[in-house]
Amino acid sequence: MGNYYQPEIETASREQIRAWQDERLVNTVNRVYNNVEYYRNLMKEKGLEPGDIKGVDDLHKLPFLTKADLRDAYPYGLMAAPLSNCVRIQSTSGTTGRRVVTFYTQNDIDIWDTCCARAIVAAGGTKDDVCQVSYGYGLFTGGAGLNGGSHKVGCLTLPMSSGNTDRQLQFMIDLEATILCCTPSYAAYLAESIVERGLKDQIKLKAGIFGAEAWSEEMRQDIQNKLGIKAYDIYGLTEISGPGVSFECEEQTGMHINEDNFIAEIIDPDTGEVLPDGEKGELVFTSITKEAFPLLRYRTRDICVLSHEKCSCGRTFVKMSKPMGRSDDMLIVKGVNVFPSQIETVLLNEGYPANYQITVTRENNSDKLELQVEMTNEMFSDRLSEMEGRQKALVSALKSMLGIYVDVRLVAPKTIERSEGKAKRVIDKRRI
Ligand code: DLL
Repeated sequence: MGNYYQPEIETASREQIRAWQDERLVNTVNRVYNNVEYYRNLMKEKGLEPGDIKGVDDLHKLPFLTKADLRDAYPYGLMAAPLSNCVRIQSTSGTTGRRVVTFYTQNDIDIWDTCCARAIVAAGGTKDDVCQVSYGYGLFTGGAGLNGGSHKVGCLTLPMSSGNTDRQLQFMIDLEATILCCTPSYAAYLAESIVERGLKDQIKLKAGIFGAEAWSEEMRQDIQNKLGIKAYDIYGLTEISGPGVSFECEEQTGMHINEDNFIAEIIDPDTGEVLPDGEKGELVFTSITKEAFPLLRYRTRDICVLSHEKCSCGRTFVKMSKPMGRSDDMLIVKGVNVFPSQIETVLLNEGYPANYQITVTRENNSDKLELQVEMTNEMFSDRLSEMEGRQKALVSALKSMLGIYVDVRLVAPKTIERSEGKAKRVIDKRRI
């Protein structure tokens, strides 16, 4: 049995969770129908009235929402509470089109912070911990969410934000940080710097809470080994609040969704049909406790699997797998579906660090996938035959995983730009 922030909720019976969801869903639907014209129109188009939604069994009747709806309704079109009751906005890191802006009442912030507190406690956090929050602060939700969760747990919070690695390491050592919260790519970079500078003996970290981007099991092992910690995954998205929509427990086999606040469904991304437990598809969330910016059936584009199998931690919340990619980010190269996470798995299996960049181009109507991979210092050699051998081995490992030829370029250590936030792994030149 594990540590819980709110045992009575986190280990509630499935019947209890269902009862909460039924009641909260009905309330949310009524509220948005009455207060949000955009929703009212969407529901009317489907011939729906609030009375048609009596509980979770009726959820499938509701229309989906996508990022396009959020852009259409920008900035205030989906608000369900008066602006004067809102205390905060956050925004997605989207680089194309209009940014998506979300609103929070104080109650929304409290619930969000509580979700993050559950994640911190699940990772072993208590009021005696020193929690270094190295996610970006600002419009991005990472810093604000974990900061709020850390306060709720009562940890001493170090609001570092991302960047300035020297200062990160100095505070980590001087203030004896025990929990590190940042993106996995930044964690890997910090771990690399700690090992290189011979600082491992001076750090007191015991756990890391890493999310906001895809990372593989191999990358987890690598970070855990380098830092001597247990690394926990955390998932969330701005539209649904931010980090803490789901979080990992000590079993590290998927993330428990905070089902007292969010209802999850898996759908076929092509047909919209709801898929049964255990099938892979697009994750869809309905928020049932948000006041300012509730979203019904929001399509995340994240491809996952849900599992209701009993978890040894004692939590009864459904678990989602690590996202296996995005239905819209999935690369189709020569007609083959390629997820960057598959490439990362091969690299780490072959002993390469997770510093790589994928570039897709099209020449003479034929797709080409180029992969720049950084070598470790040990691998780097000026013997040409050795490098050719390495390169060939990697090409063949990638071919057997993906089924296509990948043009591998091995590059010297430290050539690929490091990221302090989410790493930009893919450059798809075909869309330009
Ligand atoms: O990334 C919120 C967050 C901050 C989560 C800190 C965890 C920690 P957005 O910037 O809106 O919000 O991006 C959301 O990032 O739809 C996923 O595609 C991806 N993502 C988030 N967490 C994970 C994760 C934050 N643990 C989008 N594994 C989501 C894989 C993740 N992908």
